[in-house]
Amino acid sequence: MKTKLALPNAEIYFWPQFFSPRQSNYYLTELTRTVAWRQDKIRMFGKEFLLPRLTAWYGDAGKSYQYSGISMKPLPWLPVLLPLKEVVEAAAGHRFNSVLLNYYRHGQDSMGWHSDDEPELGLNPVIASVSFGQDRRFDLRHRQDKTVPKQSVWLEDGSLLLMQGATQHYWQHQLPKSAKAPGTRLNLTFRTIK
Ligand SMILES: O=C(O)CCC(=O)C(=O)O
Ligand SMILES: [Mn+2]
Repeated sequence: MKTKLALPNAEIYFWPQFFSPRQSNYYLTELTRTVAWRQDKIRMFGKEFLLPRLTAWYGDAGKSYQYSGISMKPLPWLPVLLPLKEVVEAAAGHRFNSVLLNYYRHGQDSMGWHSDDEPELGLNPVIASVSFGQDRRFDLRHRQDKTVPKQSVWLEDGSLLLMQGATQHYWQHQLPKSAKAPGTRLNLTFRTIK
């Protein structure tokens, strides 16, 4: 069952059990094992930091994106990713040409506040976010209007979250560290690079 989150200036849909536990378990195992996970370094305030998660990026050839000043080329689609992409496209009513994968090894892995607003995603990007493994809290905050309360969604195993329309202009999101969510989690965000 899909629900629309009641947030101003946002178009966000959530399917808590988009994948069955059996499918989710299969994808968690397969993706953990077969994806070319890497831990990138970023430069901030003149210092290098390891990102607090592992990442990988797959997509159609020629669809590069800029990341902390480096141009990244996607790896060619793994067979296990293609049926996933298809079912997510059917639900979203939108075609994707790349996927960013995040591997949160434990509760101390995280992602800070940001919007998915890189120029190569275009004006009103459709972003489909799939989660497998440990349930984690996903926070949303309004970028301009500080009177709008912060919102949280539990991204549980097998869930699909769809962000579209003006969402990225008005909202930021984060995946905070959590001592209460120690297990591993994979997140896939399907995207369309222009
Ligand atoms: O892990 C998540 O649920 C968030 C991932 C995310 O925001 C991103 O990859 O841009
Ligand atoms: Mn994001």
